[in-house]
Formats: sequence, structure tokens, C-alpha cells
Amino acid sequence: MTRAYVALGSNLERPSEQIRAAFAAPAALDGTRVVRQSSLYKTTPVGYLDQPDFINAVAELDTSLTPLALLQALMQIETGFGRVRTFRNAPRVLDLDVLHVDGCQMQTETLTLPHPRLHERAFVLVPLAEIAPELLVAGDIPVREAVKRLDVSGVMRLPDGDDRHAM
Ligand code: PH2
Ligand code: MG
Ligand code: MG
Repeated sequence: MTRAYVALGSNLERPSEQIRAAFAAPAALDGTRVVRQSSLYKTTPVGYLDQPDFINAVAELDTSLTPLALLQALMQIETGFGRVRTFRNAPRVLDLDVLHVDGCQMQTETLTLPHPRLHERAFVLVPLAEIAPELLVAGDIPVREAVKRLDVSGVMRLPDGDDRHAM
């Protein structure tokens, strides 16, 4: 069993419902269970700005899949949720990104681990800090420290079970 962290993001078709449903999806994969899930966060778009706000979250998984098999399985889940790939950073129903797999560093055409932009993205580090504050990122910095370096003003935690601010 390997510990892995996956980022979830959605900004189309009732994003908070997409993310809640997506937390349940990896349990259907071979030898995989969701160990922990962060709160949901409403976040302003980074990169391509002319699109709706996102709901973002992070999940901790235990899996017997290899990192590449996990990536492929997550891409199938994205497709199952109705994701259509158009252009880079386009709005999407569901994005599932492998952030980190314990003990794994790799660089292939399809997957780089740890995720190369992980430590720069408040929409990833804030939810990650909630469930894995001691995880080392960007070489050897605990997430709880790395998050202090970021502007987190575009990241708002949704109160549990309260969808008044959800989309
Ligand atoms: N994903 C991106 C690019 N920009 N911005 C926010 N707020 N949330 C995302 O999940 C996100 C983004 C590329 O996958
Ligand atoms: Mg992404
Ligand atoms: Mg992605």
C-alpha cells in the first residue's frame, strides 16, 4: 500500500456536488481507499482568469496502484464525470491531479511527481495543509510552513454541510 495525495477541482455544473461525488469515486478502484478528505474551498481562478470560481479540495488515498495506473484511473473518473478537454486550464466539471506519492519521484511525459506546481498553488496547499500539515513539499518544507509563503486571499473554506456559499 502506498499513500498518495490527489487534488480535486471543479468549476462547472454545480462544482461542490461534483467534488463531493468525486471523493467517493476512488474507492471503486482496485486496492484503493480514501483515507482522509479536506473541506471544500471556494477559490478564484489561477492562470486563465476568465472563468467561474472553482471548488477545490484534497484527498489522501491508500492505493496498491502504481502512480501511472492511478493517473489513468483518475483520468477515467474525470471522463465519467463528463469532462471534455478543450484548451489548457479551461473550465472543467472535474480535475483530479496526483500531487504526491510517498517515496516516489518521477518525470515522464504524462506524470511528474511530486507535482511541479504544488507548492505555488494556494488552492492546493491550503486544503493539503488541513489534512497533511507535516508532508514535505518543495524539497523539504512541511506544507504547514510552505502555505505561509503564499497569498491565500483567493481561497475560502466552505463551512461543513453549509452550501450557502457553494456553487
Ligand atoms: N486548476 C488549474 C488552473 N487554475 N485555479 C483554481 N482556483 N483552481 C484550480 O483547480 C485550477 C486553477 C489547472 O488545473
Ligand atoms: Mg489541475
Ligand atoms: Mg489535471
